Amino acid sequence: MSKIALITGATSGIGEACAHVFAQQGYDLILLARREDRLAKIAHHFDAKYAIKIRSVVADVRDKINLSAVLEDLQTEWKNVDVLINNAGLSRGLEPINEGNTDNWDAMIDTNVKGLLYTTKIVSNWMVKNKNGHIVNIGSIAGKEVYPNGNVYCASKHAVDALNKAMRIDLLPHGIKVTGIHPGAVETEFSIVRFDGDEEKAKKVYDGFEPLIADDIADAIWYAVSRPKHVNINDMVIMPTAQASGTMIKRN
Ligand code: NDP
Ligand code: 8X3
Repeated sequence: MSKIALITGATSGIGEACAHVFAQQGYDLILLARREDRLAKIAHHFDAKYAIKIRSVVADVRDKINLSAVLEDLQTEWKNVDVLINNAGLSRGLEPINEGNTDNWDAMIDTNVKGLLYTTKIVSNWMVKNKNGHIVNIGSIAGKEVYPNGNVYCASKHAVDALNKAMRIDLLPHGIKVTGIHPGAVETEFSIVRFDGDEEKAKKVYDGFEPLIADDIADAIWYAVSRPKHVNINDMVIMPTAQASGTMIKRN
């Protein structure tokens, strides 16, 4: 029987790149995100390219009632999830704390922290039952340090860092692996979302240096997941060579 990976935020960037890597490795996939059209396109493309099974789950990780309903509604064999990649996340805005938009704060905390928790609660229970599983939490350099105007996004990713450690402790009796992946600047749709669709402003984030690409992170995740059973990668911080910290970037 093939192994199963459940990837949240699979319609773009790091999540979509992970879907490709795990499909190449023969995993059956549960792909979860909000944009139904994108999920359908990806599933169609994968059907033609890989000999694997796919379940698309249209869901918002913030909506715990619907999330639980759609996941628990999966057929029993799909609940044998070997790898959960808690990737769905976003940043909204980049303003000093006194000027912050509280709707943006809600979106970041509800998605990056509470959405990750809701997903983990459901899937870790399946893993506990199966006495098997590996949870990969996508944090950020923003979860290791704080940078100007990053306030709530940084706080949400610091929470992911803490939860990553907490999950490892709580799930230890069940033999479930837990890994945190903390990237620096990766060029995806992340900055377009952060700047509310302003593509020009988003592009400027990556001006004059070579950022990471989503495949670099998917590659690191695959490294962590493909270690022998007795080895767990606790934490990986992955940066572009041109980036030394959240804000120190060597630009041409
Ligand atoms: P993208 O914007 O390209 O992808 C984000 C993905 O998350 C999309 O598939 C989106 O799908 C999904 N998503 C967002 N909100 C929700 C939600 N409420 N419910 C379900 N899915 C959701 O960004 P990245 O690939 O860069 O980001 C992936 C993760 O990596 C995030 O957690 C981000 O914080 C983290 N990260 C990114 C870095 C970067 O520089 N790019 C660096 C460090 C960490 P849809 O809109 O269809 O729901
Ligand atoms: C995304 C990277 O530096 O914009 O988490 O916070 S950064």
